[in-house]
Amino acid sequence: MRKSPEDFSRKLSRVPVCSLLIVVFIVALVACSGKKAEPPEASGHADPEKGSVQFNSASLPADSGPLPSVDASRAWKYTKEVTAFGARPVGSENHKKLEAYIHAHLKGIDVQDDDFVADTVEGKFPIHNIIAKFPGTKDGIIIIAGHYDTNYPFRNNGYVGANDGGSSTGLLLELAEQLRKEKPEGYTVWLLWTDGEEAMKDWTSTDSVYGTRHLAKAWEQDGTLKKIKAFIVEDMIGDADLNIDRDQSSAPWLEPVIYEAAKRLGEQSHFFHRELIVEDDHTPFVQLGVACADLIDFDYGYGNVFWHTPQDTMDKLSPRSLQIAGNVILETVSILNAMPAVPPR
Ligand code: 1BN
Ligand code: ZN
Repeated sequence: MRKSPEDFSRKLSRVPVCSLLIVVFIVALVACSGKKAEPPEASGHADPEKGSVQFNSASLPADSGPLPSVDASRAWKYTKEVTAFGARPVGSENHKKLEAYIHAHLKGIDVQDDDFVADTVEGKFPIHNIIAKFPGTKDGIIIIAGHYDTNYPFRNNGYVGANDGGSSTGLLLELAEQLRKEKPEGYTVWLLWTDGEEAMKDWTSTDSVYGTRHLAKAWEQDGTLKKIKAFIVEDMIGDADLNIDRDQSSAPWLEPVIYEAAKRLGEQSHFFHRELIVEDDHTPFVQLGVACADLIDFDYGYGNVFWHTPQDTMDKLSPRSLQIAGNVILETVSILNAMPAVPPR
């Protein structure tokens, strides 16, 4: 029997922040269900607990127009160049070089810098979120976000974060090229390179996601938040063995839209075999009621062994994975644009 997301969430409390407990959590989740979690259920019914609406593919707009085709080799080149900077913790020279590299690739695009100083457990550090804006024709904004910083505690151990930080940055740069070429026909799209996603010491709600916590607050105050139709995070999507997890804190209506986009591209086998609750750059927006999705492959090497280790290097990644993630994100944007209305969270 299939299990609904509610069945899982009744059994499970919020995942602890350390990775070991997360692994335990995932194992427990699979054990509870007696089998691997299924892709989003097609129901088309109102969800009484969350007050939201779930979609089956029949209730989504028909497939129309050409499918996106992200340039895998260019996304790969960007990821390789970003990774070649080495460790890129906040406040470092490499971080500054990467900021300049991102800006150089966004010439001619409307770019907004969100700069501030974060008071962290390791002292005060400059944080620089970078936002590239692609105006659309419809009222509302879709945000696609990924982080470019690497972990401060790993600043001197040879860590380069090819997948964790590198792939997200490289894919966003390729998405910028796609959007530069083909202007959004629906909602405005903002690409967001987030900073200070990683913990300065140990991941807690106050030692993580410095950049998006700042933006969520600022956009709540200036009214931007109300215009956001979807906030999609991509993280660790370069893994050659791509398995994007289904994050239970993401909006229950948005993940089926993403799954439908993956199906239209014939890439659904890479999506949502496993469910977990993950804290990431979307969390501050989830907390403020924005419809979010975190596209993360949190199974990087058997048992996630390469995550946050010096083994997170380019040889574990594949251009195809970047392409799959990029195409699915762009097709998701197309489906959202064709929907008569996007539900609130
Ligand atoms: C993802 C990549 N994250 C950090 N680097 C977020 C995260 C933190 C995911 C703790 C799981 C546990
Ligand atoms: Zn990380």
